[in-house]
Amino acid sequence: MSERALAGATWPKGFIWGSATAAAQVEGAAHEGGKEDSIWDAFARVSGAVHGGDNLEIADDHYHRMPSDVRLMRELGLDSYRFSTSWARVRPGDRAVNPDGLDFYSRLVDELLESGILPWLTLYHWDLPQTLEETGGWANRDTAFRFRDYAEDVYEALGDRVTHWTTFNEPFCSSLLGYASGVHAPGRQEPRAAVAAVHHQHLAHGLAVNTLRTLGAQNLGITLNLTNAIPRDAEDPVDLDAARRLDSLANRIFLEPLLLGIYPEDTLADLEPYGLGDIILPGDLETISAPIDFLGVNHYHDDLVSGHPDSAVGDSHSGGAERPTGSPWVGSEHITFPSRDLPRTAMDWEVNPDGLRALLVRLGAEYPALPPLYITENGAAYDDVVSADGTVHDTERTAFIRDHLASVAEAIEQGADVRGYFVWSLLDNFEWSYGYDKRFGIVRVDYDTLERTIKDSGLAYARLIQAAHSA
Ligand code: PNW
Repeated sequence: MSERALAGATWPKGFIWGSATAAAQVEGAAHEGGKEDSIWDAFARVSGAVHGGDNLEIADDHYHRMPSDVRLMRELGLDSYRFSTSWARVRPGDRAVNPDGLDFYSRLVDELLESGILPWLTLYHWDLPQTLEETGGWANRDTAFRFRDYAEDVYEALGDRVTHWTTFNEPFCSSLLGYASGVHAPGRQEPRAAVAAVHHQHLAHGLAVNTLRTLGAQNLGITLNLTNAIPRDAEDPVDLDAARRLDSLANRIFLEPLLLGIYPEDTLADLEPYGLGDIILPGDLETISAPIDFLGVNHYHDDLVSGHPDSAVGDSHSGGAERPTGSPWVGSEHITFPSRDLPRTAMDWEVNPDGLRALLVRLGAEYPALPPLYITENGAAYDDVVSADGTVHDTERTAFIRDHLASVAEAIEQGADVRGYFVWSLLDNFEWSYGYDKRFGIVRVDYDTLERTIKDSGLAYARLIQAAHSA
């Protein structure tokens, strides 16, 4: 679809156009203003954990450049900015509240509101205080209660101005990549701990939803990264079983407790040897399934999957680290990811815009009581080239965003209740185990000067927003 055709698409009234970042990836000031180590600060010091030995000390220096970054958002015409608060900044070491930490987010929220931009706040985008990891991290049930207290502190400081609250970003990554494959912080490769982390993050979500609801919050949700698990051979029972297992561990293990208050039967059976059944206490699922007002969907790519050993294995979840890592697929470590003949991004993730449409439509069909959906992340990393005049003609990223938006428009036509879209990311930033090597921004960051330049994709996105607003 051309930009012009897409500009002519009609979007639901009030559709929210946004862009997203996360605290650890952009803020820097990792040990300033009272902030202490998060698990990512500590993990970045492990040899071979992060590509190139990159760390989070400076990142995009957003902590110091926040007002001018908000001006950039205004230039782009964003309706909303999705950001996260850093637990290790708000409650360093998970001890007392740090007024300087809260003050930073309070100033950010004020800048946004003065610019007419809706703050969309995520409480957990993977940066657990390192002190809590030292008492077991997410494998420890108590961490869920610590999260609830932290959520309450943030709400008390910002709840008068922030109307949209997301508890967790992608619990898949912060449990299975953090505790099973070890690709993400804290880098543990302990399947049982990973399964406990899944359940304890669910519990933390439910506890926070109940507390914030009592305090008066009205728009509460969670963001999941979801995929279409596509069997390589839909006639082959071995491939079908692999797809079922991937769907279980990437999608249903999160969707069903949150939306239906149950763990799927097959997930429980597959994870029985890893203790899932043992750690679910009476009342947990009721807490976890507290009603939410929206579901955030992050989608980057689908997964073609097989149950046969495959020489062309390319698991898109394997990260960019040099140190040896394991499999995130607890109890299903044998599944493989053959490649299809599709274009790929710099992450080696396949580009298949129709997958997003299929996912959105399927969610509505499979979960009749599904709350409204927001695409809270979608975007692509490419190896950008800077022209002599400093501009960035990132045609592939521009096309990626345009084609995925066309796919969202189609899903809406087919009945999906999608109410907003956030490009990942506003700025090039710290791409976890890939360090600064992978660039997702619609705005370029020069890591020597920290100067920002809107890329062509950012200009195109701004035009689309303008067209949608004036339609
Ligand atoms: C998401 N995987 O991460 C995160 O929410 C962002 O912080 C991140 O920068 C963005 O997507 C791009 O990676 C993911 O292995 C990281 O499947 C890894 C995976 C998925 C999402």
